[in-house]
Amino acid sequence: MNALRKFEHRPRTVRIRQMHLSLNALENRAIAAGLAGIPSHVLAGDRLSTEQCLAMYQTDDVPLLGVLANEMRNRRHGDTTFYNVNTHVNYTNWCNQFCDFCAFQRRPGDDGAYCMSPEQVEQELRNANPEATEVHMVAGVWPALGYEYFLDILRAAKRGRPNIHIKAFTMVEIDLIVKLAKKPLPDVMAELREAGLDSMPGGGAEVFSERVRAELYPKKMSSKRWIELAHQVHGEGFRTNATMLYGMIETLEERVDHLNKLREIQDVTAGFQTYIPLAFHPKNTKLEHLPFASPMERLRAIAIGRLFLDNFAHIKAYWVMLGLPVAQMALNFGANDIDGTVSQEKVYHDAGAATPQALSRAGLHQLIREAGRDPVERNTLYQALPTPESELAV
Ligand code: V47
Repeated sequence: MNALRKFEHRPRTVRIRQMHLSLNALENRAIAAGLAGIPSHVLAGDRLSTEQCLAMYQTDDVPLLGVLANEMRNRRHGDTTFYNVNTHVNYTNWCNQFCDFCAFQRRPGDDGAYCMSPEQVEQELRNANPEATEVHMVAGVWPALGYEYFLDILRAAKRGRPNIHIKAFTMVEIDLIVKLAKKPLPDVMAELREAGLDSMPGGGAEVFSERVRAELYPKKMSSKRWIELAHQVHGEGFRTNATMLYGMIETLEERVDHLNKLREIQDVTAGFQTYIPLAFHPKNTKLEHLPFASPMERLRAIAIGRLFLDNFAHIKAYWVMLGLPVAQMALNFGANDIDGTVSQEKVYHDAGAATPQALSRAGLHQLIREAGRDPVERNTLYQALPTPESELAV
């Protein structure tokens, strides 16, 4: 009895790399931060409620969120930090959606408007980094391209690089493609797969609030449709990613609702691979007056992703959007993936991202190592690839 009591009162500790913090100390700090009970919940592996998620958005103690998110990241992944060698093909910027947050969209004939032919897509792939294992292909919404165009660009990409994994088309593009095909979704997905589609990125979800949609992207399909499509494409065996675009006019409650909806989908389908919070870049958009999220807010978004989305294995710190120093810090705030070498990215660079156009594999290794983590190259489906010889000696 005495021994049991002694055990119960022994302070439980959490190892945060070299640091040992007692749960009591974390809980005391959490009380002051308006996060009472969250450390115990998280460290016991219990699911956080939407009210707790809101408290995490409201607290000033973002470093405490980082401590907890880092612990959960370490438990799942240790020091392993995934990256891949990839390239982007934004096949057209023609778009009829007119989203206020977008700096990429053009009308045909506008300055800088373009649409790649299948032959151009093939050439892009031939010119791409010979070591790339993935092409990320997304673009604007332009119905006149017709259904066959989408099959053709997939085939063209595979002709250009037969073994590459094609991660293409957000739910918004899938919605368009299914409408153009005038066939049931399972048939369309089978034809896209046959043409070369392997998986899908996140994106197009923005923030699920219908209020925000009505104000900033009223032409875009509803959140209900995005969610329905996610269920359906996961049901057809495709893995996809999930994102949230934050830092526009959405309330904190609307962010929580978005994350909760992603968590609910994942409970049913387990089809999401990674969650990527996307901070709004205002430059060259109709919302240029809005500020870019501070580094602390970007880190908060990563930490909350790790803590609230307990059914997501991976949280991605997309370096293109975060900036390199914040992406490095994010690896100690819950993220275990930093995206890829990335070349030819246009959506963010058009909106003012000041990050480089691409990083080499050696550059990514250095970035991850400087953050105190171990770089591991992955394929799109998160299978680890052997370390290339060039990096073994480092
Ligand atoms: O859906 C557009 C967002 C998304 C802006 O799955 C903007 O691995 C900020 O989804 N400021 C497309 N965000 C990008 C995307 C993505 C990126 C990286 C990796 C993956 C992945 C997916 O970018 C759009 C929209 O939510 N976006 N314009 C802007 N000005």
